[in-house]
Amino acid sequence: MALLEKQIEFEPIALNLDGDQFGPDFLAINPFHRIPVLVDGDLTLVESLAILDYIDAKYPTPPLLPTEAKALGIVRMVSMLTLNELLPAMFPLTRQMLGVLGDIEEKLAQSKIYRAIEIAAIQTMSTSVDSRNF
Ligand SMILES: N[C@@H](CCC(=O)N[C@@H](CS)C(=O)NCC(=O)O)C(=O)O
Repeated sequence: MALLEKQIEFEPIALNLDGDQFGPDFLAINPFHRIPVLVDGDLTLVESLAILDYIDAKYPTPPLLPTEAKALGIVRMVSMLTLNELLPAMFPLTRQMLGVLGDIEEKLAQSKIYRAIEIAAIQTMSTSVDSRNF
């Protein structure tokens, strides 16, 4: 999205997350078996926030981040809550969709905890950015 926003040409490589990420070729690039990954010449970056920072520093126009203090704080909060709270909360659902099933009782208990975390994260974001819907 950042590259599209900045109109930078790139070569997207599609990956099926039902197993491609555990293949030796991809594990050599990211041993943590997660997307996104950015390869730019001899530089390989993992972690979406690091990738966004790199793209924004290398191609500053248009900027991805606001400079005003409150706006910057909110953007950072929303992006970190999304990565640290919402994304892990979706893991049980993703695993279920991919057919990687575990003990059903354990999954139910886990999903209740994750739902509470998701609600708390969304409420935190909503109260700070009251003009936006999440
Ligand atoms: N902290 C990482 C999280 C990346 C992440 O969880 N990616 C998921 C897809 S949204 C993934 O690749 N899952 C595959 C797996 O864990 O095997 C980031 O911000 O880049």
